[in-house]
Amino acid sequence: MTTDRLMALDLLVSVLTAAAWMSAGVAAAARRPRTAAALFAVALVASLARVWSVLALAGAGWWFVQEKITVALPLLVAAGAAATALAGPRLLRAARRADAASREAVKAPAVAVPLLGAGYAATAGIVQTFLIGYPADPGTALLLLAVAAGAVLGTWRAMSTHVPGLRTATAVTAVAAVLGGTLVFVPSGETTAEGSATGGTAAMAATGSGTGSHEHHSASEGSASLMGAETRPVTDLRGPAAPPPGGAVRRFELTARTATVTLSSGRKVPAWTFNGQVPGPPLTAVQGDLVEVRLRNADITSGVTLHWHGYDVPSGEDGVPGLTQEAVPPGGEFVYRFVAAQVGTYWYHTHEVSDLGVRMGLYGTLVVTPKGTAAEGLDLTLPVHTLGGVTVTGDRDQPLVRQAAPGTPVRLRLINTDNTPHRFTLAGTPYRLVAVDGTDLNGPGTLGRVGLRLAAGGRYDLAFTMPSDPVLLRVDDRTDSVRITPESGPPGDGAAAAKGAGASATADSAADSGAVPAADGQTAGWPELDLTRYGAPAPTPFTSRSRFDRNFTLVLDRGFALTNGRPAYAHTVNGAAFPDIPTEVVREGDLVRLTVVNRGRETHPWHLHGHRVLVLSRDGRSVTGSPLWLDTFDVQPGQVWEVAFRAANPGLWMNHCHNLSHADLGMMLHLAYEGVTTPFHGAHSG
Ligand SMILES: [Cu+2]
Repeated sequence: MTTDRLMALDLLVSVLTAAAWMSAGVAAAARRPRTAAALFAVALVASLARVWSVLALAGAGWWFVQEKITVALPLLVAAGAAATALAGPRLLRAARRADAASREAVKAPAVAVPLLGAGYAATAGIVQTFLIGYPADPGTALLLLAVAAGAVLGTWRAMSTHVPGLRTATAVTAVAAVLGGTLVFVPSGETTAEGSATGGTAAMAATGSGTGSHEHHSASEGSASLMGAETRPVTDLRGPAAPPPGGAVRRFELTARTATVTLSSGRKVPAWTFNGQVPGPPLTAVQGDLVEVRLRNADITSGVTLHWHGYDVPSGEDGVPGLTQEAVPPGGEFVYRFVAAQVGTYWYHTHEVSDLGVRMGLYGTLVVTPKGTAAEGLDLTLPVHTLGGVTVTGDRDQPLVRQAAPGTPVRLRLINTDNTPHRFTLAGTPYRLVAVDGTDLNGPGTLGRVGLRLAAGGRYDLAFTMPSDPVLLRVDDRTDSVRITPESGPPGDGAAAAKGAGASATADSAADSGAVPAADGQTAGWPELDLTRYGAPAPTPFTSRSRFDRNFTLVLDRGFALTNGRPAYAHTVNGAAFPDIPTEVVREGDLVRLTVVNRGRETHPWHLHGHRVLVLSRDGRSVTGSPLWLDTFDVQPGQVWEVAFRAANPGLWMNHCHNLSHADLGMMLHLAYEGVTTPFHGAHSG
């Protein structure tokens, strides 16, 4: 069983255990010996199942089983054993007789209280896991114990005027509560970064204190203490004014404004747009060009920026409001310049109130092609988004229909611009997954009948040669996204022939339904491709055996925390939420290892700005296929990802969950290069 399944099972069993003990106690108090005895039996079995599920999690190497073993399990076992010893014999006797006297007997506190007590103890274990979260500490354990004990005493006192040793028990409980509360709520001095920084003592100086108000988190203040060290403002880290020799300048103008967009079906959706369209205009360049984008804001009142997702631009061009620039207000503008050094499929989006902004349509595609290769065949860039509640591919809420002559090379560039993963299937042809997040894979093999799970923010490039039968791309096993039909004509002429096909898409798609045999069947049962085992291995500049200059561990979870000054049931990293998550500080040239662990029940697509990371392992298993360079990796519940990168792009960078509503609820932090400062003081970065 996978860790994820075990976690779900453990949760189910723990809730069942608490509910069974609790209702056994209630049934006893309500003079129902038979019901109480039956529920008692269920509680016993559930408790044993809970012991098994925790031990199974331990066996699976689950990182956080320790807190279950040290807190939840002892509480449950002790309280369950006490309840069995104290209430069990009387309950069974009463259930056998079930007369008036026995009904009165099970109502006694000596039966009901231990049963309810076991229920409280089991509940405390759930509270510990889901509300308090990681990291567990002695203070919370003590506090929970005191609360459970207090509840037992309170119940007992409510059921009976005489509770033996009540005063002593109350006093002990109160002392435990005060002690636990002190340990939990009184700050224990300094906040330190989770990662070990072997680079020297100056490392933490650039981060600010990690406590207190927003201002303390701006790198500029902390860096004042970097005495004698060279400092650079992030605003100096900009792209060049002219392209490298041989490169052209590609100028684009993007104006953010609200508009109503019309989808291919005629459906109208109110949106936030670039140049009145969703997605924004596709940006294309040839490797070595200088991309120059003038961003204007017409009427997006919350402001707008451009972030180049997956593109390792200079930090000052990264478009993070409050960190690398101020958000562009209505009437304002900002010019971005960077060299198109990386080939492949990328996208851009606003980073100001990005959860709402991207959802409303402030995004578009960026594709960079290699120099000196003429475009051939059919090349489709396909951003998939949920707009106004429907899945759209590009600007279409109906299948895009194209024609291509058999033999035509076809490339499909899939981009997930949503907050959650999408599953793609391609039917009707064998194909290869040739690039992930813009980087070519090594030796990708032929695929068919597999599902491709694409992380939020991620990209897959699929390539195949057009067969003589139709080909169908489907999203989430239900939405037909692209249909390519063969046309008679000279091979290789597909691109030209496809031009006229878009206009008649609606009619074609109706006529063609049923014409793709492989795709008409169910795709939901197709197994998911494991990327870590796809393609062929190749040498990488570093491996899990390399010596790392920095190691950072990020535990992703949910819990109560302050985010932007408001208490919230936040999405947390190492128990804290933005802006209280310590900044990760690196030095230029460092080899950095990030270990990202998902302790919660939701998927977190992790995204580091400005760097591609090499996947070292997932759940302790090394990558055995092609090297995987990703900018967004999908950390599913229970998973442990170990990735690494060379710190070779100085600046101040966001490191965050690309489920942007999670980022909004605290799941983001900064990665800062020593000595880089920001003149911007807003802690807001999302
Ligand atoms: Cu997330």
